[in-house]
Amino acid sequence: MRLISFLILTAESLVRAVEAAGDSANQRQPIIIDTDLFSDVDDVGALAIANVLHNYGLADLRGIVLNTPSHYGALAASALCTYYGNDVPIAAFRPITNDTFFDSFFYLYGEYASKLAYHWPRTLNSSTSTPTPVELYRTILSSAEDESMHIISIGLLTNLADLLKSEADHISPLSGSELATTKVGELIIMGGEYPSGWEYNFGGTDPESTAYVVHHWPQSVRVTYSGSELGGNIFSGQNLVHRLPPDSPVLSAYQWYVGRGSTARPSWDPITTLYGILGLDWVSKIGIRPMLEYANDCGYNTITGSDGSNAWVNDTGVTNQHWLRLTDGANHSMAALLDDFLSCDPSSKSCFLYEGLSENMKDMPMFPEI
Ligand SMILES: [Ca+2]
Repeated sequence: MRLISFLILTAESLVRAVEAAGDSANQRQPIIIDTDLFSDVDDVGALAIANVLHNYGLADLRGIVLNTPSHYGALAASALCTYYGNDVPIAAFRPITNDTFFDSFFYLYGEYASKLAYHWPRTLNSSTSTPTPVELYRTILSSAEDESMHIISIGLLTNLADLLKSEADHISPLSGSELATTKVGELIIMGGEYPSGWEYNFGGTDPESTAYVVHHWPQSVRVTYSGSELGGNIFSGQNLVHRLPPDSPVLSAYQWYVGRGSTARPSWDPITTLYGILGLDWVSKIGIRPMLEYANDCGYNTITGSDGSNAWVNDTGVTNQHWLRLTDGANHSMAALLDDFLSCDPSSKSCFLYEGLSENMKDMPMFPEI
């Protein structure tokens, strides 16, 4: 409880304001986020963290592609980015629909995407005016530095399969597979269960695309998986009502989705996005020991059934694929850290840095030895 009580202090009391860590362009991790922003609100948490770390100078949010067809998804993504002061290229999935989320499974969770789209300013006027996801992927990748891009997939894998299948065109003389090989440093996927199981992103809607990506992703490019068992046990957003202003789209989306007076939600996509930006080098980037680690040394993921089930294959010849797990005892501290990021002021340019932490915090086990 002592650790928790420290970590739920406001961001301002944890750190002193320092210059953004992004003075050096080398520290900004370029990312593309592939999201099913529409139903579960943890995509909102993921986009919030991506925008916060973009503003801190740790991430370079180059683009957002939607893998669900409702036009509200792209508009809601634009509203979130606009709230954080960022005009991020966005691609709507095609064909575009007017769908709104209805929870016909639990009859519990509420719709938020259309509300974000219509009640907050946004730079994107219309989903129909955006490029397609493959066009935006190809445009961003073709201009990226070699092996620099991190693709963070927090939804269905339809767009990534379409990217891999894309041929040379007016955007790039390279095929989609060649662009991935040349430009992508790491693919980070929230999907599957590890070491084996079934999870919705992999099998819920488009298991064929999942199998294509898992089995055809260029073998030379790193892949890291974030399974359902990781984020499903970490509840973030618990106290947002006490830490965010009433007009925050992040607070509002969590309130609308979770409902019944609660804003706590599993953290599948926020954790995946945090890793996709920071990797495991947290000490130099945010001043604390990483709360994530690789669960395996070698092997690769495989899709074992037409329903999108997956299983890890042990193979000492493959060392660039991993799945993530928490470090020992990091469950509550991870939730508190995510809440700190979710609660950041949208205009904040300061960063958590080790030097700024209080003397008491330095004694906590998550912080490095001095
Ligand atoms: Ca998602």
